[in-house]
Amino acid sequence: MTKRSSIKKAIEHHLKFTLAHSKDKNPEAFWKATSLAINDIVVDKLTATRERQDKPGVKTVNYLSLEYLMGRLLSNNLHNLSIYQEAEKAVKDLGFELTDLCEQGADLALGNGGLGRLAACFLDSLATLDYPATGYGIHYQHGLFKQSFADGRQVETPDLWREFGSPWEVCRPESAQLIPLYGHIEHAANADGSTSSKWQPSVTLKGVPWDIPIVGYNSETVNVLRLWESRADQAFDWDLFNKGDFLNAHGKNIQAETVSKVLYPNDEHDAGKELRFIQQYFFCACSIKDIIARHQTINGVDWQAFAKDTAIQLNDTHPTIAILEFMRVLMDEYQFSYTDAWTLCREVFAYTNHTLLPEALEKWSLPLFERVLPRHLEILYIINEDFLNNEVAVKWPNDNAMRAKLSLIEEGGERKVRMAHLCVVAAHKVNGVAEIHSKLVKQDLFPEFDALYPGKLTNVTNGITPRRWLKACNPKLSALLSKHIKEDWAKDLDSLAGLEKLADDAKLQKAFMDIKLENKVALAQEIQESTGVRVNPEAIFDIQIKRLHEYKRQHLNFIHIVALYRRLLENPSLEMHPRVFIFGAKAAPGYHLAKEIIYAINKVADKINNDTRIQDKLKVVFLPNYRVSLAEKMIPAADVSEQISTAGKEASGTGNMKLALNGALTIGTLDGANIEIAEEVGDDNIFIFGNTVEQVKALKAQGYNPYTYYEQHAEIKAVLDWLDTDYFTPGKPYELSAIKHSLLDGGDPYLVLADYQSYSDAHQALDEAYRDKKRWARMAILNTALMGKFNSDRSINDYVNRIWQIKPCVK
Ligand code: GL9
Repeated sequence: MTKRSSIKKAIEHHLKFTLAHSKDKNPEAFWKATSLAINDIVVDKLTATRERQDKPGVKTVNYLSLEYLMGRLLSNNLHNLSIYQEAEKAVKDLGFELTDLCEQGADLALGNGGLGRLAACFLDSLATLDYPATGYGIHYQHGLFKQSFADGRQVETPDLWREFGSPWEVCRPESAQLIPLYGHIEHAANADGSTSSKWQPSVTLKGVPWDIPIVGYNSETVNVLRLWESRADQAFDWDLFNKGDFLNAHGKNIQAETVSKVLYPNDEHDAGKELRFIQQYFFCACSIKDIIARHQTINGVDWQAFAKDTAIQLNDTHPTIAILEFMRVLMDEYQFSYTDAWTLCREVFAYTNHTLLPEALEKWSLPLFERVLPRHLEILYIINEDFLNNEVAVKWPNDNAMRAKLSLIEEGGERKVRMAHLCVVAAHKVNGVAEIHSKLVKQDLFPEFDALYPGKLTNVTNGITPRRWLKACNPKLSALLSKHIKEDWAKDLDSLAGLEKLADDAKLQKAFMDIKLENKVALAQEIQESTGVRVNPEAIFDIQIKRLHEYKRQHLNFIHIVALYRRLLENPSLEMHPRVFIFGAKAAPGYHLAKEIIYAINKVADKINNDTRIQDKLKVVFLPNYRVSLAEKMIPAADVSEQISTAGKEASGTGNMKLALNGALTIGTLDGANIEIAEEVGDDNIFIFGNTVEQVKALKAQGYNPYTYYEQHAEIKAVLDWLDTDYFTPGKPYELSAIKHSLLDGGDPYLVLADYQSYSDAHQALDEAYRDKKRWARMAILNTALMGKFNSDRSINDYVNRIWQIKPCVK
């Protein structure tokens, strides 16, 4: 039987027997049946992978992350199994277009942004490179909220990703874990005169795992992403039920279920909420128990082998509590001495830092810690004593200031546990996510730790999977690349450098830019469907997609748009190529200014898009509900990629890599991975502007005063003052004043005004470059050709060589 006919048969089988559907043409049911049919193939590979990996001596990396932004799985799995075309034919035989079916699936949006998407790309690369790896996280009932706009303002509604089922995941109640919480400690005297602590928890949660298969591209491996769902230990209170209290008979259940109910929608901000703390502990404790259980199934109780077989990577400080849970289990359940437990701990854990923003560095209040996890706090004290007395005091004798600075506990005001310090002390390696970020981690964030532990702090520059972010999302460009590059570029992205010598080839330029135009036509259609705005595909598509945050400076883009509009009104024959500015961004629901920025962009867009005086030279679109599946449509259609964070603030960025890979040119600051992108493509093929990290520091040190820019720069003044009028919000002046207020009275913390002129000049240069069609095509091709470094396979190999020391596991 051909692949095509066997897939067709399997779809029909699932439609009839698993879903009990008759032959009505319900696309929803067909999507599910198709997914189930493909999952049969996946499960076979998964079982074979398990058999190979579950052997003594096979080292596994366990990736602990509170977030995974997976997106849709059907199209990705088909591509990674190399059966997309066969499936397309099979589905066609049944009367459907595969692309339409793929659209039926909900995004798995169990993450906020870059950090969660990075975890998803890393899982793809680990499986592609045949590395034994398990992802651990939370099976949120609701992922990141859905965004819509009402009169230009963001409205959030719950994400119901499992409403129509989720064909890829398998529940594994047999691997459930019980997780203790709260309660008190009982101290007892031992025979040898020492004392021991026994934790008497007062609440027990049950963690039930759901497994999602992670299919490698053209590889033998299907790894697992294991997500924990919380339930009550005892589901039902018969006592209450028998007494007639039917509603409360489920009460405990409801409380326990809230733990995995919803993803916190905060972007780089630590809210310090008890439920979030419990979420972190819950999933870490489940995962640590699971890792130990698996080790014991394979190795028996041989703890000697544990560090040889196990690496645990902490994705930011969110899973830090895993360190203390591991210590507790070793000491209290396996009778390890503190020293032996700590030694093992330090061999196993490593930590990735993803941000320098102080508001994102987690600190948990000590009273909260003590109430929820009293035994863990006790162990933390032991670690801290050991660290301060045997490491800090040895390096810096009699230095109380240094003790206070490095302590795991912050004194003064409310006492807090510094999670990042615990990570750095416990981990054998700490990495930043781009060269400049890692340098700043060493220089500015943890200089003392760098002195104390030479070589511990390192870098692994982020990457993206070229499977989802080129092969699957941009099929036309992929086909063109495959015509010119004989290697499997989706595995070996460096091979795209073979295009470099063809960058001036007129035929290739035309083919490349024709595809870009086709992708823009498709996006224009999407824009019209979702916003009603008609845009011209011949215009420059200038895209800024990322979470809404002041440091990312969507408001710099916004001010420049208002200035362009103003220039056009003053001079309707202004020479500029028509431009469409396109935004996609969610704001954290509690982030007031971020929401005001969304509102302002929408209001200004409304005005500009309906102003006939500017002859369609300028359009502004804010696409609602930015998410992975929308990114997959926007990125292939971008001419320009806005990467305009204040230098030193964006740790890496990964959207910058995706856009450049798809032939967009970056306008960006010397921040995060932009710097490395510029190194790869060369200064002629990128538009760099703005103050550097050093200049930002100098400006701040001088006492930065945004008013000087406002007063001395006529355009800045005119634009900001314009926002106070009712021009964009008829009858309601001052509706858009929040931005002006934050830039002037608020002190412009992210130096928007300081970078404005340089940004505006860069846009001018960009516009001129675009009008030279050959030059632009050459630059776009070179961007695609020179992104090899940013393959997440390279990132993973860096982790393997610098941190994990694992090996591919193949037949
Ligand atoms: C982030 C950084 O801000 C990004 O610059 C970086 O690319 C990613 C991945 O390393 O991590 N850190 C962080 O907290 N977020 C990032 O995107 N925020 C979210 O994921 C919402």
